[in-house]
Amino acid sequence: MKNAKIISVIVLILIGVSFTLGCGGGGGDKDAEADVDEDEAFEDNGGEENGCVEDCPEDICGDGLKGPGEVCDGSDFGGDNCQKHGFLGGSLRCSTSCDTITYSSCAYGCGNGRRDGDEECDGSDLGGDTCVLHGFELGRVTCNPDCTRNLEGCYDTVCGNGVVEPPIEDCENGVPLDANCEDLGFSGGQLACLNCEYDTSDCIPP
Ligand SMILES: [Ca+2]
Ligand SMILES: [Ca+2]
Repeated sequence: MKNAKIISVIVLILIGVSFTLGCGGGGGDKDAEADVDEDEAFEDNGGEENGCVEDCPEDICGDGLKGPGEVCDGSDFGGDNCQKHGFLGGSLRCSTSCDTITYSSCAYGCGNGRRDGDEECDGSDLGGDTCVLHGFELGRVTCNPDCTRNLEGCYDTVCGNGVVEPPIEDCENGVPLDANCEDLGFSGGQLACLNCEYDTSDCIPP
């Protein structure tokens, strides 16, 4: 107990000496008790004690206030936050040395319109995903609200369903053709439909 008090007094003396040296003022020969009082006064008035206005340490890492030479201090990031770096939310973290911000506690999150983390998609950001990549012929991948892909809009064409499905199908039996031999570079003749593709066997060569 007594040792602890002695140690704390020594620490406070050292702090007092360092302030004194840093500010170029006198008072180095004050006794321990005076230095303790001086230190407490320094703490109380926020760091600008009497005679120590210039060249005083402003970047006190750990006081929770971001000094001009600090990147951050505690929860003081000088107005910076996760959102400004493209994250959905969360909290920035400041290193104990006040010189580094880490983003590990920032939330990527579904809904920021950017595919990140382990999201399959986010809003219109599909990351280049297509129906063809999933084995379908046609259609459009969309994104579910929970950032998983939605393949409901993907489909394969069905020849014979009475619906012409371009660009895979040219035509359907029973559906009027939307082209003729001339459109396909022939000089005439009768265009037909075979297995949902144009049949030009009765077209007249140019
Ligand atoms: Ca996202
Ligand atoms: Ca069809």
